[in-house]
Amino acid sequence: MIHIKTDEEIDIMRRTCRLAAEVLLMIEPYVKPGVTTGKLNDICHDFIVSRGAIPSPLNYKGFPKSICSSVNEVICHGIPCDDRKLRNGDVVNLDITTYLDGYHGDTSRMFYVGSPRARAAKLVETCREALQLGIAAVRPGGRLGDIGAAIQKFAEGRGYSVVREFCGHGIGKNFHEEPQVLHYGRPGNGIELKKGMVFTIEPMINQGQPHLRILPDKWTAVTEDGSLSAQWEHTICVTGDGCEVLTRLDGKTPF
Ligand code: EYF
Ligand code: CO
Ligand code: CO
Repeated sequence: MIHIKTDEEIDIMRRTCRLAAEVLLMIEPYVKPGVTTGKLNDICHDFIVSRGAIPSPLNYKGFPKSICSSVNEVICHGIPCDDRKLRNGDVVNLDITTYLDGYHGDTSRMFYVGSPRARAAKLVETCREALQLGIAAVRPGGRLGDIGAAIQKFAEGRGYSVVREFCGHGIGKNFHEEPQVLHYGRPGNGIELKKGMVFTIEPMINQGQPHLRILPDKWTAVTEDGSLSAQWEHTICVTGDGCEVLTRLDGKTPF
């Protein structure tokens, strides 16, 4: 069942989503060559807790860390660690979910470590634009398939592939709720979007084939062919005439 949020619930979700977005803004200057993803995890954890919130991923289904950090060929759910320092030219997704006043807010973005290679930057910017096109398709009376179709058409038109195994999701009192928001599909297909629905859109786009494998740690999803992958994510609320991006800090973030 899809839970339609009341105005009061959406007000709380604005706060937890704003906090998640602020974490991404706060961490940006730390994403430099030489830092470990373990260190980035610890800085984000401390910031979230200092605001009276809880990092949702920590212990979620057994996940061991407070954020997900996905470097280069890692598609999603990378586990922050201290074994490897980020290097110039790496691209990394940091995925932040906060639990504040009983509600979750979920957002992620790509960072360039030092100077990106042109091919990596093209992938990252295509994924960012794909998310914006998905968001532009959200309106009451529209269909879930409109979102996936917009993302798929744009990404595949640029020669990239869309990961099928993971999707966006409803969010609220639970980290993951109905509906599943696919990042591929056909316009007009799927359930009708209604005012008060809140869900994430979080496309994962690969340079090569869409296929993935899971590392022996049982969490980390990587591209099967070793090609680069990118992901951006927002939490969205359907409004009376379109949508509100709850995790967008107007003017302060690149997406
Ligand atoms: C059991 C996890 C469970 N799952 C989803 C658990 O929506 C997310 N990001 O936008 C999201 C984040 C996390 C997450 C962090 C931990 N998990 C991961 C992988 C497999 C799995 O199956
Ligand atoms: Co996320
Ligand atoms: Co999510």
